[in-house]
This record gives sequence, C-alpha cells and structure tokens, in this order.
Amino acid sequence: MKQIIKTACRACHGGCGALVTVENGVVTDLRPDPDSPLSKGRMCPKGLAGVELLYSPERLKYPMIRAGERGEGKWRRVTWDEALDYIVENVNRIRNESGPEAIVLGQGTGRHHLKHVNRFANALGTPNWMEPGTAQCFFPRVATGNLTYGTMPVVDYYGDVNPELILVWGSNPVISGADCEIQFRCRDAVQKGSKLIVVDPRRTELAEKAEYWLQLRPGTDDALAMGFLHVIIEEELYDKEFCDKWVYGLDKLAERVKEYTPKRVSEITWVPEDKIIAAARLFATTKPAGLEWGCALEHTPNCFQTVRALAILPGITGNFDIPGGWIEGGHVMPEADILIDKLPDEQGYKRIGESQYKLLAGVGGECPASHVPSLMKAMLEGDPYQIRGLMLFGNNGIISFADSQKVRKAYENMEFISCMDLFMTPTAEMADVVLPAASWLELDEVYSGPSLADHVILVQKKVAQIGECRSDEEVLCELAKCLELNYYADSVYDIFNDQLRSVGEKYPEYADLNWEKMKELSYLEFPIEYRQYEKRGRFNTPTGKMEVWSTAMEELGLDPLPNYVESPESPYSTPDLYKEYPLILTTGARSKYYFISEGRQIPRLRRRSMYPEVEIHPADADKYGIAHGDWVFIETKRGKITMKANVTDGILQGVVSCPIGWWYPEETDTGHGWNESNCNVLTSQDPPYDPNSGTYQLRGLLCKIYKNDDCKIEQRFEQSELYTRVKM
Ligand SMILES: Nc1nc2c(c(=O)[nH]1)N[C@H]1C(S)=C(S)[C@@H](COP(=O)(O)OP(=O)(O)OC[C@H]3O[C@@H](n4cnc5c(=O)[nH]c(N)nc54)[C@H](O)[C@@H]3O)O[C@H]1N2
Ligand SMILES: Nc1nc2c(c(=O)[nH]1)N[C@H]1C(S)=C(S)[C@@H](COP(=O)(O)OP(=O)(O)OC[C@H]3O[C@@H](n4cnc5c(=O)[nH]c(N)nc54)[C@H](O)[C@@H]3O)O[C@H]1N2
Ligand code: SF4
Ligand SMILES: [Mo]
Repeated sequence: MKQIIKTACRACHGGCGALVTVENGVVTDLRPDPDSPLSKGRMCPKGLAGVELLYSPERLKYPMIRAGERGEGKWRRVTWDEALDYIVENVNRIRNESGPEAIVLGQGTGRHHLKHVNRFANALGTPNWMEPGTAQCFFPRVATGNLTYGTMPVVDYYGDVNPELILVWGSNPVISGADCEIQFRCRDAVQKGSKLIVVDPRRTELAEKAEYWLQLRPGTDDALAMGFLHVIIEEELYDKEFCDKWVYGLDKLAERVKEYTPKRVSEITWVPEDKIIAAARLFATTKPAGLEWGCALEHTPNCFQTVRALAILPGITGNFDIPGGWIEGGHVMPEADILIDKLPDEQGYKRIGESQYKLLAGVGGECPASHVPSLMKAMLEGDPYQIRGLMLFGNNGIISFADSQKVRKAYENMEFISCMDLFMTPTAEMADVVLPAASWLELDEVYSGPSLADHVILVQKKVAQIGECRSDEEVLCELAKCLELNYYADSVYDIFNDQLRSVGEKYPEYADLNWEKMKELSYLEFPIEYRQYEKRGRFNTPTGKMEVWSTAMEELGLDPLPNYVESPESPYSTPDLYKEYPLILTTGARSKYYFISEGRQIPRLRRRSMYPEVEIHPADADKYGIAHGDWVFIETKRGKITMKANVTDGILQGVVSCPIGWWYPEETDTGHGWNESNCNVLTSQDPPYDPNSGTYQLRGLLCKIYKNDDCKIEQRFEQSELYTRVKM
C-alpha cells in the first residue's frame, strides 16, 4: 500500500512542510510540501536528508547499559524496561541522598522536546537544567525584546508588504534560517527587492547583495550599535511622533551615546567612519525595515547590552509592529507547559548561577536555565553543592559547550549519566545508559511557528518505526510515571491537547481543537495583526512604553542603558597575548549541510562538506605560509585543533573563522575525534561573564595558525566504510 503523508520537518528549529511517501511501511520518498504556509514548497539539505537519517546504519536502535569503564565503549543491549528501571534506581538513590538538585537535566538547542525536558526537570524538583545555547543563544535576544517591547519582535515576511530594508547583523538567515524556514522567506523578500545592510566579518551571500557591508572586528558589535544610535539620535533621524508618544528614556540614551562618535567607533570596530554614517542614515530613513540579528551577537561577555542596543534601532525609527517591519507576531498556541509553578520555591533558589545572573532565566523565568560554567564547577568541585547525575536528552555537550576539555572532565566525574540521542556521539559514549531517540519522521508533535511570529500551527506525524527508538516526549512521560512524579499527563497527547485547547480560548471558532483534529488539518494559519500596542493602549512593559531605559533592569540593579565593553581577550585588552596569537578567531558560522554537531555520518550531507574548513584571508595565509587546501593547526592559549584552510578574500584580514560541531563518526576510537577539529577546544568557560546573563566569550578570541604537515584525517576517512557510502 502506498500513502503520501503531510507532515513537518523539525530537524532544526523550523517546521518546513514535507510530503512523505510510505510504501508497505517503508519511507520511499520525501518532498517539500508546496501547501505549507511556512516554507511554501522548500526544504533545506538537512531536511531533505531525512530518509537517509531515518535508515542510517549508525543509528542507535535499542537501549544499552555500560558494560566496561566509563567511556570505554563496551555496552550490553537491554530492554526498555531494564533501561528505565536502571535510570529510576540511580535517580532515586541520588535524589534521596542529595536532593533532586543533584541531578541536572541537559539537552541541546531548541528541538521539539525542549519544553518537555524543562517540564520533567520541574516535576522532578530539580532547578538545574542546561543547554549549550541559552546564555549564548537566543534568550538574550528574547529577554531584551521583552524588556524593551514586552515581546520579541521578528521581521515581517508574512504579510502583503515586503520589507524595504533588512538590517542583517551577526546573522546569516539564508543559511541558518536562524529559526529556520525563515531562510526561504528572507530569500523571497530579497528577491522581491528588500535592500540590505549586512554587519559581518565574512562575505555571506547577503553581504554580496548589500547596499552596505560592514566588515567589523569580531566581538565589537556593541560599539558599532552604539555608533548607529549616535548617528540616528544626533542627526534627529528617529521617528519623533512615535518616540514622543511611545518611547521611555530616549533623552537618557542620547546622553549615553554621545561619546560613541563614528570616529571613535571606527577605531574600535575597524569599520570605516563614512560607512558607519551612511549605513545608519540609510537604516533610519527607509521604511518599513526590520532587524535580522543572530547568535554571533550573543557570544561575548557584553552580549546582553549588545542586543539591547540593537533592539532599540527598529523601534525608535518607527518600524515596530508595522506591515513589512519588525512585528510582534501571533503567538497563537503556547508551548508545552513547563510546570514551573510546581517547582517548590526552596528548590528554585538552588538553581546554580541564577542569583548572580538575574536575566539568565529570561524575564519572568521563561527559560529556567542554570549557569553552565558554574554547573561545571559544581560537577567538578562540589561548589556550591555536588552534582552527581546527568540526564541528557540530545546533548552533545563535549562538542557544543565552550572548553571541551573541561566538559569532558566534568562528565567523567559524574556518578551517573543517561543519554538519549540518535547516534553514539562523543558525549553519549560517556554515559552509563544510552537510549535510542526517534528522528523527526518517527514521532508525533504539535508546533507553532515560525519562531516567535507564531501564526501557524502545524503537526509532525509519526510515519515510521526504527528499531526500538522512541520519542523523547514519550520517554519523559514514561519516566515521570516510573518515578511517581506529578507530571499531569498520562500520555504526550494530553500535553498536546492542553496546548491546542488554549488556541480555542483565543479563537472561539477553534474551541474544540484537539490532537486528532489537528492531525487531520496538518496546518492552521492565522492572520497577522499589526500595531497591537495601539489596540492595547500600551506596550507590555512596566511603563507601558517601549523602554529604551529598562526600568526592570534598573530595579534589578543592572545598567538600564546599553553600553560597550571591550572583549576580555582582544588586541586591546590583552596586547601581549596578541603578540603571540596575532589573529582574531570567530567560531560557529553555520553550515548549510549540518546542524551544529549533527550529520557527519549522513553520506548525502558529508559528500557536500567532507572536512572542516577554516576561513583565512590571502594576506594572512601568505604571511604564515599556508596554501588553500592545506591542513593547518589553529591554536589558542587553551589548546589546538586542525582544519583545512579555505583561503578567501571573503573574510576580514586579521580574522579567522572556524566552523562548529566537528567530530568524526568514522573514527572508531570511543572519543570519535572529539578534540581533533572541535572549535570548542579553543574556547573558554572562564570569567568574566556577562553581568546580566552569564554569557561567555566564543567570538573575538585570539589565535595563531600554522601548517599541519602530518594530518591523517583524510587518510582515515578514505579508508572508512562511511567513505564508500559517501562516494557512492
Ligand atoms: N544549517 C544550519 N542552520 C542552523 C544551525 C546550524 O548549525 N546549521 N544552527 C542553529 C542555531 S543553534 C542557531 S543559534 C542559529 C545561528 O544562526 P545565526 O544567528 O545566523 O548565526 P551564525 O550563522 O552563527 O553567524 C552568522 C554570521 O555572523 C558572522 N559573525 C561571526 N562573528 C561575528 C561577530 O563578532 N559579529 C558579527 N556581526 N558577525 C559575526 C558569521 O560570519 C556569520 O556569517 O542557526 C540555527 N540554524
Ligand atoms: N564555539 C561555539 N560554540 C557554540 C556555538 C558557536 O557558535 N560557537 N553555538 C552555540 C549555540 S547557539 C547552540 S544553540 C549550541 C547548540 O548545541 P547543541 O544543540 O547541543 O548541538 P549538538 O551538539 O548538535 O547536540 C545535539 C545532540 O542532539 C541529538 N539529537 C538531535 N535530535 C534529537 C532528538 O530528537 N532527540 C534526542 N534525544 N537527540 C537528538 C544530536 O544527534 C546531537 O548529538 O552550541 C553552542 N556552541
Ligand atoms: S530548514 Fe529546518 S525544518 Fe526546514 S527542511 Fe531544513 S532542517 Fe527541516
Ligand atoms: Mo543556537
């Protein structure tokens, strides 16, 4: 029997519509769905590799318990019941002896199960939840959006009016999609004529098309943003009518930005003065305009004030919540309830790092995250108390947290680790029990997107079963039962139905919406409403206005206005170190073919990107005797890794850019090359941290680069079984 099933890909943050052909229980084809209101017939290479991912021979297919030393790679196959009993026994021992806070729930970036892991942590009573993003990804933007506007605005690609201008800052939306099917919508907007200003040390596809491309020194976005504000305020290019009526604290900001003259900002950022002035003028005088901002901005210890400064730009220029501008979105369906109100206060106070970094958990605790460097300290040194157990659901932390050496030591020091993943990653190898996770074609989920515009509800449907794989949501629900937690759900469908019921509260015509109905509908699209603050008569902020001066930050004793702080490791902060490490390192620009540390074992993807490539300017390559295609070492004072040199004039001279996420599934040793080409061997978890959100520095570090004449990575790959499939 042949069936074509409408579903949605959630292999990243996005939700592109997919049509999946299933013949006699086997998935034989996967295509983009032209009817999807979000992606409109497009999918990216990662999503299109869904069938290869589904049937990958490397997949974990059944639960296993460690049979040798930790990390030795010896496993024995067990049943799900045995695996769950084993977890329950360990969790119960630790929580009885040390309290539930001694167990940390860990995961990766915002995948389908994110809120379900939060929910489980709160039901278990542990305040400690970690993710390699949070402080360095998205939440600083969400929190600043909430503080400034009472919402997190997004570019309006969804209405009848195309943005006239998009300011793309530290983001590469046509690859990363940031929040993911956005990549297609952003491309559509540019094709329809949106002008571009791009702030990026690398020449991205959008930089090539931009009116102005500002190639700044990595890690100086705060200064450049203050420079933009200086030009716009000094030249009175802001929207006076909007500001008089709706903005709180512009006069104080005007004082603050006075010192950030284009001349001074140019000296800090290395962007020519005339370009700063021209780009700021163009942004302020073009309407409607929106801001695409990326995680590159959130990888410095002054990230919070950086994104605060940027958040102010679209508002004071009159672009907030207008058609084609920077909009509030629909928020049609809430995410799964994380049961935060069920976490006892005395447990909440034990969250590691929260009292020091008051905005780490967001405004109102929408993202109850612990501070990762402080957690690692607690794992290694028992300060402020000993962490004993980790329950990981899609966390390859040895690759994606800063300072991989430290993370590996911290994980080694754990008494108990469970890890649920699709593959045996370098992190899963450190576990006591591994659980096989369902991929996106093997699970049911309900989702609203895109990201925070949230005007479409869509469903992901289970169309296949691989081995004994299960969805994280199901396993969490099952574990909650075994541990006798108040999970308030007998099955995951109860949680989906709660979410869908809320839609009916806002839109009475959907009062009887539930999982079964939604599954039949596949998509539901709602119209975008604009200028919602006018209808409400206020912004959802303490003053009811757009807060350029944040009264909430003032109350917390934090700086209510944005500022600039030079990165702690930089040519100017550490000039002696700069002599030894004379290049500026930025890490993490996203690849079209991989989602962070995933995909290197999928032939269709690996074929397109076989080895990690470090980008370096021809003048620098010349200086250090490096030719295009050479294997080179990239070294910081913390460690060294090796990558292939991509010599290109598309990067600012004096800067090198390393991709993120590299480990080698073809390496049979149980470390799987975790420290060979992993850029987080180069980064640090050391202070200073952002005083608001606890963020550490991943971009703008100092490094040196030199040839590696003895690299065996290509040879090893070419001799592997994976290579024969890649070459097919
Ligand atoms: N295909 C794919 N898509 C992804 C991901 C993936 O791994 N692969 N990851 C997802 C995740 S978790 C996230 S957070 C988003 C990230 O996606 P984005 O937010 O778009 O961020 P990046 O791609 O990391 O970086 C964007 C650009 O910032 C530039 N950059 C580097 N350093 C600096 C700097 O100091 N200042 C400025 N202004 N620019 C700098 C880089 O050159 C790069 O072109 O993408 C998501 N989408
Ligand atoms: N140096 C540097 N470090 C960075 C960044 C950077 O730019 N530079 N970016 C940071 C950012 S923005 C982020 S968000 C983080 C992201 O970091 P992560 O999201 O942790 O990314 P991964 O390391 O790929 O780990 C995710 C793991 O989840 C598994 N997985 C995928 N789907 C599922 C599923 O459905 N269930 C389960 N159980 N497992 C699944 C994957 O196989 C993978 O092993 O990295 C951060 N680290
Ligand atoms: S952008 Fe994300 S959701 Fe869309 S096809 Fe690619 S991986 Fe899937
Ligand atoms: Mo991220």
